[in-house]
Amino acid sequence: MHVVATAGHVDHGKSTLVRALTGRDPDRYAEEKRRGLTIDLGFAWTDLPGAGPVAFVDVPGHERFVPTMLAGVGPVPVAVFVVAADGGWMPQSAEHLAALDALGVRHGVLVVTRADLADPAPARERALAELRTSSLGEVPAVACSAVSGAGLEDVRRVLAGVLAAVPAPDPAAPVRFWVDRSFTVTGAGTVVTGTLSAGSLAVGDELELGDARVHVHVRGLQSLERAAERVEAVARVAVNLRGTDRHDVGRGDALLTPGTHRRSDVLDVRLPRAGHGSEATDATDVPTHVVAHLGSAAVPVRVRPLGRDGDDVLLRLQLATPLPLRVGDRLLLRDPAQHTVLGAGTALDVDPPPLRRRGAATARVADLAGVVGPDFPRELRRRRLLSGRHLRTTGVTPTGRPVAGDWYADPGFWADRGRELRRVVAGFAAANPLQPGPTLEQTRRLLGLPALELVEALVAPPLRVHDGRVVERTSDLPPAVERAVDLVLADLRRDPFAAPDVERLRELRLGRAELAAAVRAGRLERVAEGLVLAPGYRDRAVQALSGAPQPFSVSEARRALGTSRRVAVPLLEALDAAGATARDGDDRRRLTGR
Ligand SMILES: Nc1nc2c(ncn2[C@@H]2O[C@H](COP(=O)(O)OP(=O)(O)OP(=O)(O)O)[C@@H](O)[C@H]2O)c(=O)[nH]1
Ligand SMILES: [Mg+2]
Repeated sequence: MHVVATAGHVDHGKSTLVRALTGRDPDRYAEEKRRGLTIDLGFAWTDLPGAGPVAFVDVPGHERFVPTMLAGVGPVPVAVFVVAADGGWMPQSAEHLAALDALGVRHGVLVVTRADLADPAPARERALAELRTSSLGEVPAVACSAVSGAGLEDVRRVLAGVLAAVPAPDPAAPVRFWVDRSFTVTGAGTVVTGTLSAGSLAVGDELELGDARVHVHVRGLQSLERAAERVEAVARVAVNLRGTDRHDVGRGDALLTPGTHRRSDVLDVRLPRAGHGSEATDATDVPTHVVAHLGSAAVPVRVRPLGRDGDDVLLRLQLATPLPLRVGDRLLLRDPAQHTVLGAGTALDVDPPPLRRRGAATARVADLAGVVGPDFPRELRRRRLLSGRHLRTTGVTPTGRPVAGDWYADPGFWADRGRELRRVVAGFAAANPLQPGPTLEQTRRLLGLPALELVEALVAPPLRVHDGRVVERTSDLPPAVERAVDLVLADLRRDPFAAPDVERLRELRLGRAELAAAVRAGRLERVAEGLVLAPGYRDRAVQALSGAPQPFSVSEARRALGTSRRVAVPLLEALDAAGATARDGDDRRRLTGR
């Protein structure tokens, strides 16, 4: 199924065209019929040969109802842009086009209506020239008369052609279903309708209802007036909700896949300085009070310019009420007083730090320079430690390995916490000589970490967790061996891959049995026969090798590790065996990311 929205100036024949195509009147209210004016969104559908079922969201053209128009087109990917042959290009033609452009609508058709009243050519040429400079680009144009019926078949054919090229959205994507109507059906309870733009809905689904993080259940679904067990985007859907009062849900609310969006009332966005049809905007030109439109929601916003980044301005938006957001969302910003669409602000950070100190805005611009959407590595560098769940609710997908559980850490930060842990434990031992070591919880607080599992993941030899405390590993090696191992470890701290050679081992009196005992005690790790390194050498090697060209040869690996072939060859074999590296060609390898 396809969903298409109308757009165009008041009285240019949008509703009449929808009625002619579907046989249904999108103007539902007596007042609309009496005044011949669309006041609210209208819905109608038909089967279009070559395209299947097509639902129309018919929008009002009157300047007073632009916010209603935006609620209708917000989640819709295709536009039927209407211009009357006898009316030509008008103010809301321009405003509706600026809105479609800001929303990034790329698929559409131009219909020149009322072609029985005037030559359609001038209106068509002007409109095509305007559309060409927008996100719609080159679109096919058709002239028609809803009165005589001339051209309607062309509209159907051309629209079907356009719809065939519209890519299908991901049915597995998280749902953010923007409600455009809610009402009560006797016997069924609350029903909400909207355009499902991605993902799918099924009877029995549990969803978050925007405002109060209330969970609701889908009791029934209808699409195109038929009951359905499951509906995939794109679709017009009526959702019957269990246990929800109709007054608790309405236009601008969203039903969400739980845990996939972050409700936020503050965010940082990137706004192109030269939006469609607007003069280049400077940071200071953006009005302080605008309205942000996202999906079917419209929220007053206070704007704080942060600064420029190339051709764009970066803005901090403070929303009057929170919205479910994800990084990458396009928020249409409109100045209602001037009837101007400023463009779309792309959400870069939906959980930004407060701007308290002087210079904080400038620092923020530096943080966000070049960021255009979800960017996991930068996010990690910026925040140092993040939970995967938090990331996913902001629309950022983590990659690579978590350091513990669902936690991702910036490598530099993580290494620093490891050093701090050793300092904390040593400091505790000095201050509390009679206690074995700090508790995990004490350590967590001292390290400023949010979870115990992070402390546990940081503990590495010679530290270990014993009885809920972080303690120095007590050695059961003979003192002479212990001292020799300490010397080896001291060498390895300076030069992590310079494994002691036969001569050095002999000098330290570390024979086969002594090495085996040290390995058993967890003080050293065995790489190959007679070859030992400090525990955790694999992770350190992977880290070092990430700086080598991929794939890399043995000598490139040797250089990256700063060691000799004697160590590099068995070390790479050990990494192969652990799955951290894999062969790539005859004598090259690459990191697997494991
Ligand atoms: N002669 C003629 N009249 C038309 C045609 N299409 C629409 N009309 C008339 O134009 C007037 C406006 O049509 P609507 O369909 O209500 O216009 P609209 O774009 O939906 O207007 P709003 O929803 O208020 O923005 C109505 O009186 C229609 O009957 C056409 O092709 N030929
Ligand atoms: Mg209308």
